Amino acid sequence: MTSYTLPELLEIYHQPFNQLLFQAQSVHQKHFKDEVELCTLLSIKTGSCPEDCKYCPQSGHYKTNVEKEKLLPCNLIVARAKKAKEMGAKRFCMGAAWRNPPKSKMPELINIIQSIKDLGLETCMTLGMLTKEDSDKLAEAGLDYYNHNIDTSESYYPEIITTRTFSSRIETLKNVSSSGMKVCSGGILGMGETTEDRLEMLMMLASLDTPPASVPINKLIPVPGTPLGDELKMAKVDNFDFVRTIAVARILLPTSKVRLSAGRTEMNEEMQALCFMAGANSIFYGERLLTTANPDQNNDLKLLKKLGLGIESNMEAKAKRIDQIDDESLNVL
Ligand code: SAM
Ligand code: DTB
Ligand code: SF4
Repeated sequence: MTSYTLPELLEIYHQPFNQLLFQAQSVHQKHFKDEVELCTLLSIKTGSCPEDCKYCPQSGHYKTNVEKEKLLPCNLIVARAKKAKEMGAKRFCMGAAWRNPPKSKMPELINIIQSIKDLGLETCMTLGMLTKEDSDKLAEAGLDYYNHNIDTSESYYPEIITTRTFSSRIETLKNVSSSGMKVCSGGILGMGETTEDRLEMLMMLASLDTPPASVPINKLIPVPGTPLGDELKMAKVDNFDFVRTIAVARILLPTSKVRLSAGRTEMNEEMQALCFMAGANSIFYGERLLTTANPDQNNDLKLLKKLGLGIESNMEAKAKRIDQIDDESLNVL
């Protein structure tokens, strides 16, 4: 349970930048090594989503350039997971543009989970809302994590999504926990929300009976065609505000992985280093997120090496060898 009130959190948030980073990094060092977790994403079902999330290029309510795809066949997903493992990913995260997974697809999803687990990777899926029955089935199949973001504060939520409620999001998170899977839940910064909204979102996550094992913090990727896609109209999140929010996430959720998620292509190395200093210790690793670009994998490995950050990876991975190789050979990893 979170023991901070909103005014207390605002005070933490607004303290001098160095003090905030010192506080966050002190919490971080108590609970974690200097390591970053690598998770690779794949969109296994793309576009035509019935939900109207204003940020999302996959919503069927907006006209975007996303190419729609039905659920990918298991062999293709496994091939992508093998590649991710070779590149050093620890977890394979699969996203589907559904309001909820259709009953008819459950056998296929179960087969996919088991096939990826057989590769020795951790598994995560994000498929929309889950009933307890669905989440029990996924947990029994061996799914380790379920991602379901609350995205913003409860009061700002209806400005962003009208086709579902904030409380339905919390309901799914409860189902996921009670089925024994680990919860991955976070949000997006840069949708016009206030600092208070950002902190309330983090307080809500910290107050869950089981706080999320991992908390993705995304920076809005404005995608043309979506209501939040017009870059000129959207106020960009200030970099220092972004770092401060990561620091508060680390302080409020001391044992959760905090994932620096969408938006890294717009961040230079120094900005990412500040986010790691504030307590981020996980990234999406691979050239694509779901439908948008992510930084080059070799550049990510180089950055971690420059910062002396280890890689929490699968044991046989090439990336594990990063300490033994010089910068030149990183280019051929
Ligand atoms: N349909 C499922 C759901 O909504 O839970 C899973 C897929 S959905 C694309 C996963 C998450 O991606 C969203 O909750 C949102 O936080 C993030 N996301 C989607 N579009 C984004 C964008 N343009 N910029 C940043 N994050 C985004
Ligand atoms: C999360 O919080 N961010 C990821 C993952 N969970 C599923 C998705 C980011 C999507 C960015 C837009 C896109 O690539 O379509
Ligand atoms: Fe659908 Fe998820 Fe995109 Fe919302 S965020 S439109 S639920 S794919």
